[in-house]
Amino acid sequence: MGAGGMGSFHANTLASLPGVEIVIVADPVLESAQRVAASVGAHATVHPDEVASSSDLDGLVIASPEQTHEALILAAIARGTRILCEKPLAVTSESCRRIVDAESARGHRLLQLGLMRVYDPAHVLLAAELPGLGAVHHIRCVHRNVNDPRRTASNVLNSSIVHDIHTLRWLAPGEIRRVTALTTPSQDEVSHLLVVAEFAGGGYGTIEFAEHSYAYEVSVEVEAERGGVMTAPRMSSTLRRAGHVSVEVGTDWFGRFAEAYRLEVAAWVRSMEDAAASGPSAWDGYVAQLVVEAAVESLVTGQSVAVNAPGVPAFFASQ
Ligand code: ISE
Repeated sequence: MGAGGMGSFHANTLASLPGVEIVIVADPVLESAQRVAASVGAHATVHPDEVASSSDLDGLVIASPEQTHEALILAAIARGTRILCEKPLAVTSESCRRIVDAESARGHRLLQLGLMRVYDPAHVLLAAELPGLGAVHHIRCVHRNVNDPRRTASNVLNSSIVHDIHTLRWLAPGEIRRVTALTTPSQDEVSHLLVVAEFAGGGYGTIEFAEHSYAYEVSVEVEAERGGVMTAPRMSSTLRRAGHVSVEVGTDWFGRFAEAYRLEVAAWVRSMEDAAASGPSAWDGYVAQLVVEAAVESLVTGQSVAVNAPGVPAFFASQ
């Protein structure tokens, strides 16, 4: 569902996994749907809504623009179809809440959300060190992105920084309870955006986001009671040439997170054997959106803003 960059990347990964048959690729642009469908031996359609409502599918991958997510997810939930949905879950917290409620009403988790940092080997190795380091004091997420043209603060928070928000929620002691956000040069054309988050269990996190065009880099660094830990840089030779010593960092997320995407999709396929979906949930998407909206409010008011996330319902805590 959605035959853009992410949709075609996921389609190719799925096609390489044993036991997976891609039946149909949907995109409102026929040529895009046909191109991806042809590469994986599937049919093409320009009617994503009909595909989402189909009862013949075991699973549905949603990689369409975020404004379309809610309707597609609700249609698939109504059919009991397993879903892998790209982040963000939806574009408002109300919309996210409707998804959470619809999934809860079905009685078991159907949706895995594409907050895929949790599958990235560098992030996973960092997380594994935390229990030995004592209380977490500061988690620093640095996200150097490559998007042109410049986007609004709300869009950057909703579709890029949502990943770092999930990283903080995953690694932090307790939920994010308050955020302060700053941006430059303006909220309409973000170049840099800083979020300071306070955790309910103590300590704080920072997200430093930059919209550059020279490279794509994502890293996490944790300072804790008995030491610290940082994600390993991407594997690259150190090159000495023409007066420079350099390493390659890459220019997009497909390269930096290729392995994470493969592990994410493989986990989703494996989870079809289980009674319920696993991995990042609709609840995670909902709470991340509440944090996004608090950060937008902070930018508008110039104040720090409380995040009033409800406690995780038993339905999501237990699955
Ligand atoms: C992009 O859509 C992604 O998902 C990347 O992981 C993220 O780093 C980037 O900022 C987004 O635009």
